[in-house]
Amino acid sequence: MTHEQFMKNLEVPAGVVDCVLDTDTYNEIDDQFALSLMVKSPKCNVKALFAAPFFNANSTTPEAGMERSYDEILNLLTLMGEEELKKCVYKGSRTYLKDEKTPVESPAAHRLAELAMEYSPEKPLYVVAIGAITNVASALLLKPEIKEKIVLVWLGGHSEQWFDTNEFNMMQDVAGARVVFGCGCPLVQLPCMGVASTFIISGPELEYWLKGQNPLCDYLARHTIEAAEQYAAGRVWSRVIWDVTAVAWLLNDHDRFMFSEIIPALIPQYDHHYSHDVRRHPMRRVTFINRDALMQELVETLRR
Ligand SMILES: [Ca+2]
Repeated sequence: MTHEQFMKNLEVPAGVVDCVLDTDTYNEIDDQFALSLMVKSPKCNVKALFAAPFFNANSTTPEAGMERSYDEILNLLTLMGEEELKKCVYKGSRTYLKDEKTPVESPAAHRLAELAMEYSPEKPLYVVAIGAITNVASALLLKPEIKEKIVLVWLGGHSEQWFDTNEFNMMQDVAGARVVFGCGCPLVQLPCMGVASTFIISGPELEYWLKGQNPLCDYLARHTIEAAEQYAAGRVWSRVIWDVTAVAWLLNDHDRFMFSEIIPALIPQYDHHYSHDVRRHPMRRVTFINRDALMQELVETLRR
């Protein structure tokens, strides 16, 4: 790929784009919003949905997390009446990468590698990832040539103002993060603390904007409020719906929803800090979210 084309692929794409979403959907409450935004946005032509592994209080192992995420993707598609899309949902990795050379085999990794081969630098497939990056890294290890055929938009790691990069998506699979930051594919990073962390919603907003609009909106509002009330009943709370910002990159025409910058590709390290090398290829890093503009877009899209 020419340098000119590479830089062009780091810009927000114009018009309708073919895209996929890699999501640890059941890990908390935000993937559900992000998936719904992608499926309901006219700009996004969704080609596949991949279940990513996760391990936290909502799962017993990374594999169980992936399985629960798969079920949650199907649940959301039912709520949206998107029966056709269920044919495009794939189970992902059951473990994280064991090193930076060996892919984790899964239907998701194989499907992504196969699908990406239908694209080109001039017409790339947009891969939005909002969980541990194992599936995408595995597809890149299975078929390295797809780095020229995709643009990866990943919510992972923290901003550099934060004291470390020990962030949930990145720390579960640092090897995977090192693969995607180092492979040379066009990469857009949505850092969590300091950037995506500003994209918050509160109980009264969920009630006011979403409740009673449609089955999907009711589910999203109820699920989020119930999660918050487990630890904050009767108290002030807000929830960060981080993952929405990664899907929103595709919709960011004219910098409507976020600002960003071009930097040399960061090097995630196993000690949960970044290293820097000015000779690395460029990547894009988002630096600011226009919270109200993006929330307006999210609410309007979900209510459709
Ligand atoms: Ca997620």
